[in-house]
Amino acid sequence: MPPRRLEFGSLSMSRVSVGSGLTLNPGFEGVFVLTAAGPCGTVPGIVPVYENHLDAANSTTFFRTSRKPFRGAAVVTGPADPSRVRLFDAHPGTADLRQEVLAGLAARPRSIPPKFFYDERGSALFDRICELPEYYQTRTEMGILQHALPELGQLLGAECMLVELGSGASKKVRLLLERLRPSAYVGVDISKEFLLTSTQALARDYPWLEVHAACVDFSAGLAIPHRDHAVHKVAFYPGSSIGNFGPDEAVHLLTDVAELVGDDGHLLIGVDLKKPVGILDAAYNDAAGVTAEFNLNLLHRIAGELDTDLDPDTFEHYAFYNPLAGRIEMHLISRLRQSLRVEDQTFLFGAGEGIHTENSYKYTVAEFAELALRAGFYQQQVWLDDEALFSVQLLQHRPRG
Ligand code: AVJ
Repeated sequence: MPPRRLEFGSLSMSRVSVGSGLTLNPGFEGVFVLTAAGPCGTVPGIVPVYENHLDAANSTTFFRTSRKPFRGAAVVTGPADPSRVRLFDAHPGTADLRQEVLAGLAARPRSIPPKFFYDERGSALFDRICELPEYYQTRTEMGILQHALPELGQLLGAECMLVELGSGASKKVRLLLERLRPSAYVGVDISKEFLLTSTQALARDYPWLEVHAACVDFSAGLAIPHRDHAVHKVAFYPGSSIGNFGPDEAVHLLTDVAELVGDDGHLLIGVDLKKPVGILDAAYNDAAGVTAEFNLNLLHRIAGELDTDLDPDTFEHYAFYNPLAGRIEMHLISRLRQSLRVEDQTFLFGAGEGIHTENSYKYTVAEFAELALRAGFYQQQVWLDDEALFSVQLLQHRPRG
């Protein structure tokens, strides 16, 4: 069927998935005529497209992001392509692990950043932590989110671009996607395999959604491609992972997020709250020992990926709440006096000497308000569970002036 020129504006639909059999010039802008419904439920009709994100052969989703004039027309038929995740890869990887482990072991106190927990096994262990009876955070946050959804829908509206920081196998974002119906989703994560698996699952399950994956270490800056300043951007940072950063670093990260979402953009963030020490200690010292495995997995990862004589079994998990700093601390403690070679460097450990592997800061609602404000974010709404264990906070970026 030859392309026909058609009137624009005859359909209110603003996005559409098209079949993989379609070939178009990457610069194409125009009107698409849908002649067949795909399995995703697109209807036959006329769809104006202002910006074409077709990249090379296999991107098949078009998304109206700017109000450029259109030209041309095309015929679109066939089903949506499920493997249509668009990947941006900054290649955070083993080079960073080597460098940061060597620097961290040489420092005093010794430390290795918690972002390195999440290789494939570490991510799977973390999923198991989330199911533990002592680990209240995941199910509590899920419950709060569920409860907050109607209000969130009203406050955020439809058609936003949703950027999830630390996107995992998360069920949480699905709640949001279904309720908010954003135009585009960007999953950001340091672990590429995990990121691709989760974003591909989203692309498969939500054919109406434009799905992007950005493999970056966002603790080092949020340099991900994002376009169109007119789109309302909502960052989603669940799980209280912000607690991994000290207050100053957290402000730094939130400032990057504020820049990403722009003026009046939002951040929906999960923040774990201060609470009786017993509850916290139990959550990081579970009876089944999964948290210990998770912590020790860092050493298994180092033993597997770097050139070293490290024996993970010579270390043990140690976690406690530090009330003065307002944080859980996790450490790996050497059971014996030993010398440890990593690459071409040697490190001496006395028995009982440790490596600090994680902080998990806990806040009051007021403390977090103050912290967010330093990054230009205002608490627009805060939801808690009945026991005030956890909070979900909607922050809005309001430029000061
Ligand atoms: C993913 C950082 C939120 O601090 O509770 C769980 C990681 N460490 N058990 C947390 C973790 C040990 C978790 N965060």
